[in-house]
Amino acid sequence: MRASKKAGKTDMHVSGAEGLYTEAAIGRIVKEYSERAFDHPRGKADRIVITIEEVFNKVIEAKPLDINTIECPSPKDAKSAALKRLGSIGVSKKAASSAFRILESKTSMRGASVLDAWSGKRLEPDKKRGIRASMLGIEKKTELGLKRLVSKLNGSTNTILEALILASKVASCPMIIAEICISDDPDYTTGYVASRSTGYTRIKNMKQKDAMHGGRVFFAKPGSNITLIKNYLEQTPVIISNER
Ligand code: PML
Repeated sequence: MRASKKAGKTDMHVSGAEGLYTEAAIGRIVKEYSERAFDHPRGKADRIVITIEEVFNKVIEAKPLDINTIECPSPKDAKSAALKRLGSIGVSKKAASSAFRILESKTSMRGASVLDAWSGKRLEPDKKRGIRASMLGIEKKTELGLKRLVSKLNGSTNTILEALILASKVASCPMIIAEICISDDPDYTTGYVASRSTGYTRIKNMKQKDAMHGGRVFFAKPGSNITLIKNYLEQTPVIISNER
C-alpha cells in the first residue's frame, strides 16, 4: 500500500505497508491498510494505491533478528549511539554521515536509499523513489511469539513488528551489511540500526517529537551489484520464521 497527499505541486508520502498473505486474508488487509492511510499521523491521504499480486517466485525463509534496545535521552545521544553501532558493523564514518544527511533531510522518500558502506556513494538507480523492501511476511506461530515479546516493549506493537520483519528480510540479503531507520511518523521517535551480526537494535529518541523527517538507508558491501540487491529486496519473497 502506498498513500500520499497533495502538498503544493507535489505528492507527499504519507504511509506505506507490505505483506505476504493468503488469499483469504486479502479483504481484512485491504481494510486495515486503507484505514491506516486515512488516519495517519503524517496526515490524511488523498491517494491510496493498493496493489495485490500473486507470488510466483520461490519463497525463502529467514530468521527474525534478535531485539535489543539502547536507551538514549536525546537525538544527539541517539545519533552518536547509532554511529558507534554502524562503525562496529563495518560502515565507514563517511557512509554513516551520508546516511544521516539523507535521513535528516526534509524530503521523505517512498523507498530506502542504498549506500556503499565504505565510500558512502548512493547506488539506487532512481534516487527519488529509492528501493522498496517488498515481498515480506511472517509465519503465523513466529508472529504470535514475537507479538507477545514485542508487546512488552515500549512502543507500538504493530510498528515494531512490521519494522522487525522488514529489517530481518533486509539483513538476510547477502550484499547488505547494515540498515538504519528513523521513523518518518512525527509522533514516533524510536529508530533502529540492524544487521545480521548485531540484531535489531532499537534506539530511543532518534528525533524530536513532531519532526517529519526520517526514512531508511541500507548499506551495501563495497562492489555490490545494485541490480541484484534491488531484485532481492523488491522481488524475492521472504517469510520470517522461527520454525525449523
Ligand atoms: C516506521 O515508522 O515504520 C519505522 C519504525 C522504526 C522503529 C520501530 C521500533 O522498534 O519501535
